[in-house]
Amino acid sequence: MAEEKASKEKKEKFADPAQASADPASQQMIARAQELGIDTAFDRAERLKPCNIGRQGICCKNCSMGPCRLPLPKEGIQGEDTRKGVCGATANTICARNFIRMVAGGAAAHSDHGRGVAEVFLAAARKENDNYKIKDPIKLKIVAEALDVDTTVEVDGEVKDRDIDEIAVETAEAAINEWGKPHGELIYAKRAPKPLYEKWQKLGVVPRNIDREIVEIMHRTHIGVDQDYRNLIKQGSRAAIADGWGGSMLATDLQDILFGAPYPVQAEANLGVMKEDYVNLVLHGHEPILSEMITAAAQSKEMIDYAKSKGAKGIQIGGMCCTGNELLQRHGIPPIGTFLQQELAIITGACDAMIVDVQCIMQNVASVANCFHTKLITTMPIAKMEQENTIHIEFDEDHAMEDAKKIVKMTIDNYENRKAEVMIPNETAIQVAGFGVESIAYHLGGTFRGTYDTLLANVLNGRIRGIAGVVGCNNARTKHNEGHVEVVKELIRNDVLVLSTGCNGIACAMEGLMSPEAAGVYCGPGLQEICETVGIPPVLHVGSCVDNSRILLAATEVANAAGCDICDLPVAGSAPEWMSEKAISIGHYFVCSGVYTVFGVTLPVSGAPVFQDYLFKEFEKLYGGMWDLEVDPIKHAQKMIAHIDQKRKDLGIDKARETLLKDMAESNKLA
Ligand code: SF4
Ligand code: MSK
Repeated sequence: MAEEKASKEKKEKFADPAQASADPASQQMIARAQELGIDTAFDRAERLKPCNIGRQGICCKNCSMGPCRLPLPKEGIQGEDTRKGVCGATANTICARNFIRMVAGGAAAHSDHGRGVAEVFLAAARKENDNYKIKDPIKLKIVAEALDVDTTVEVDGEVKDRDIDEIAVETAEAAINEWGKPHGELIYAKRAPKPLYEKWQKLGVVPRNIDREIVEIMHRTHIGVDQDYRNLIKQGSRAAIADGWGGSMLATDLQDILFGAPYPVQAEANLGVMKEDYVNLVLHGHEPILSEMITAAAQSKEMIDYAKSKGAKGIQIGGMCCTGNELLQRHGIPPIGTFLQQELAIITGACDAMIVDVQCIMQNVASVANCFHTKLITTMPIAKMEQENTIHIEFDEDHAMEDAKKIVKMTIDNYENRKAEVMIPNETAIQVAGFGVESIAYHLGGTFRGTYDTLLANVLNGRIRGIAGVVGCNNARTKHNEGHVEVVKELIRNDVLVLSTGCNGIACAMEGLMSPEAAGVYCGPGLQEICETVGIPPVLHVGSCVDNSRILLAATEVANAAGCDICDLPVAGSAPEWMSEKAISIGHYFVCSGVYTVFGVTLPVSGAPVFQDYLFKEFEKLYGGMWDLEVDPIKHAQKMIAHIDQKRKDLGIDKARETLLKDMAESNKLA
């Protein structure tokens, strides 16, 4: 009896590692944390039950007469929905307000990140900062043209290339202007396929500038302003478009100019990348402005020699979350974990410092670090932590290398302070990552004909059934990485090529889905043939959260090659384990760009069925794309495939695939 009680208590307090994560390395570390009596998100999720009303999106705390909670009646809505807050706000109004405030939060995070990059880019273009330089002049010209900056000049009737420094300064100024210009509209909106841009014009959702759309959400959701869910979500759409086609796209573009557009690189992934006899430096967060500089410092001979002088064999850099993706795609630095693995990296006992900037950093990493020798270093004035053991070294772009060396030196000095027994899981997997819009064209088009025509041709002939963007976070309310890998496996098994970003990218890499060899193991025959012929993995890692803009541009390339709109293509989007407001903004700009988008776990709209229906059904009539929710990963993927098949049918290319599959079966019989 006592034993039973003890085991019941244990069950209530701690997560079962095998149920909490699909990844053996994480299971091992969750168990290790429990053995050491250290709390992780997996255990806290067991103890803290989510509020059911908030989860359904129907709790309002926008004024002090509330919070007003409008639970659904047990028997469901019979007849008129009479639920109201004190001010009379309906469930639809409350739910739509909450939803677009999430869009505002996500769009603000992506776009403020983009603004920071734009400011550094301007300083680099004006040569006011020696630490950052223009690394990719080819990309600079592409971006300049997209921002209506001339790249050529006519001299005496002859067209000549303009001076690259002049182009850089004008491009930087034009880019920065997009955040707060007083007139006009977002220039990048015209990068969308023409029919999509015209649709946005007709619907009145072409963004004016990036900041304004976010601020207007906060205004319109204040008590007593916008009280029509259709009008509220219209502003949510405008802000989400300003994120995907504005703040995020500019962040990606300007980062590529400063640090180089990604090209395929090979790297390992997962916690097993850490090395016991090396200084382990973990970079966590989102902005490459910081991580690029720290990487350069950590890879310098001076720092490696210093690490050796302290008895280490060298310095192992590991990336966490989207910083991991940024470093991976440009330098082949291995990502050591997804969002839910950040505490686990410290629990190895081998993390000498975790250096963080912004977004997706759990405050508890400071508490976990306090149980080890790990230094937890915050670097941004907008992202500090209250715990006393954290060290704040403010990263100043003007002294970037100096600051970076100081941080790396502090990490090395901490190597000899390791106190706990080191336990690093063995698991790693090999991946090929670093696929941008340019490198996909190169891979599928060839050196001299880098185009999307080949990709389109293989979609048309059915070898590739469709294209899916699978993205997003981990969520402690669902088994770590299970949704990511199961959705993706089901898609590629059915010949759907996957473009992946964010934590999905890391999860797929950890599962071995991003190696070219994965094609022979997991893919349907059509996708396998393409991957093996071209030498690409069936899941293409296109980068970090802001790099979802690469998916928009890749879809645009395919739509333009086909002469249609994105919503006509056999494409679908997915975030199987989302948790952040950024994911909602991403999901919404996918939808507003014409993509059927399925989320896993939950969506905070179920408490207002009319508003939910508007997003799930009516939106398709407006934008061509719509939201959906499916928790089961296989059904989730199958819904995407059904949508893809419907689009193939609408385009009249369903027969081509059937014939091709028959031919393949025939030739397999002969072989
Ligand atoms: Fe309640 Fe209205 Fe205030 Fe929201 S704005 S808390 S619904 S009174
Ligand atoms: S890091 S936003 S948990 S994908 Fe971009 Fe991962 Fe989601 Fe953060």
